[in-house]
Amino acid sequence: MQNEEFTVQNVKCQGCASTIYEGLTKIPDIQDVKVVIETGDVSITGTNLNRTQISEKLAELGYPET
Ligand SMILES: [Cu+2]
Repeated sequence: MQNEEFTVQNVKCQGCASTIYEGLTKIPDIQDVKVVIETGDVSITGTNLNRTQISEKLAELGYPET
């Protein structure tokens, strides 16, 4: 199991956190996603995590990395 941390823009509420969770957990190798609304920190747990792929997905969802 592997962990990757990202800090993203535009996280304002629980709805944003849910959008990020739902969007990222569609990637098969991602098992869990935790979002801290106050800081925009996104903590991802899974296997074979690809930072570039995850970063692109976050941007696509409307939450680009800071
Ligand atoms: Cu929101």
